[in-house]
Amino acid sequence: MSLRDALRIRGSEITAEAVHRDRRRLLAALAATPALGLAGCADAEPPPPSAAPVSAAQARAGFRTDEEPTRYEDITTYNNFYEFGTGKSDPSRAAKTLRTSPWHVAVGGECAKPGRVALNDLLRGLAQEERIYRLRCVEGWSMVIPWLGVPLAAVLRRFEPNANAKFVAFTTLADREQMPGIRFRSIRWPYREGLRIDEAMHPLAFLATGLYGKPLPQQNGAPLRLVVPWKYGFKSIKSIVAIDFVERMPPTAWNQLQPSEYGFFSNVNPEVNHPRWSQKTERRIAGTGNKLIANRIATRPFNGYAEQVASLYSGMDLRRWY
Ligand SMILES: Nc1nc2c(c(=O)[nH]1)N[C@H]1C(S)=C(S)[C@@H](COP(=O)(O)O)O[C@H]1N2
Ligand SMILES: [Mo]
Repeated sequence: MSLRDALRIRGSEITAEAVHRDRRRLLAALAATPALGLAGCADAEPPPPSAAPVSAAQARAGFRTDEEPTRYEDITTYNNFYEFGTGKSDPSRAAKTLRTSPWHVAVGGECAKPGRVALNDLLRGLAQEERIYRLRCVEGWSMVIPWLGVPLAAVLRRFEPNANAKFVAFTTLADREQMPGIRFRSIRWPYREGLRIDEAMHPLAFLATGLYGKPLPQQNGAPLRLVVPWKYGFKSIKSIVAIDFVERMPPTAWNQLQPSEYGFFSNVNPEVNHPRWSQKTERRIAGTGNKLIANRIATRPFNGYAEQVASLYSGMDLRRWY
């Protein structure tokens, strides 16, 4: 696939997927058949996220929102994960081949305790939290997703970054055998992302291992993916195999592909349009019933997390540093 194709797909509009409805009906029928033992199947509709009301403290921190969560089915069938294809429904079909266990993460660079660690060790002793975050894709659609996971800072601190660690770089697995999209040169594989160290240490920056109280499905970036809710969705890199503390701003996948359209910081900003479309509004994929429902709503600065994160960028020209 050419660069031009990749960019055209990037700008494509949401298409309703009739396939969902039939698949959902089939799954419901299968789930009602106990003999098939589908309990625990990653595709069955899970219980809703904890119904506990959002406390004032959680709302202030931005850890939860009382906006209607996007349905599990939409979160897990409408995806961007180019390693498995560029269509929205490709990852949910193709990512089943991704082996998520055993899984190791190599952590290195400017830190006192580098090492390649098994996922269990990376997370050992850290309490799982639920975060209900908005996710705003640069293409103009958004979701509300109840993640499970741990604060990124808690994981990073284990490796004792030193004073030269000005940025954190993340890398996704790139395995031709498991990832059919890798043979297309849409992105310069492996997919990479990065954060400034203070962004990475912010309490909202999160490493997700699950959603809706269940393990993360492959298409959503299992077994470990970054979630940075105040930035465009492409910063939230999936299926992470390496984390590096570095002194210089690291290369990132979409910035490398088209620097005039995708910056390093990529904070959600309705005042700065994408060169090819407006970022003033977004289609919020949420709602009940059995089809993908998208309401057009206003996009907010920092995706609604300005109160929590705007101070990270004081003194920066946010138009220039989109
Ligand atoms: N490795 C990798 N990570 C990725 C992507 C990708 O193609 N490959 N797509 C990004 C984009 S553009 C978005 S909007 C989000 C989508 O996450 P979701 O499919 O879980 O909603 O993942 C991001 N992380
Ligand atoms: Mo995206």
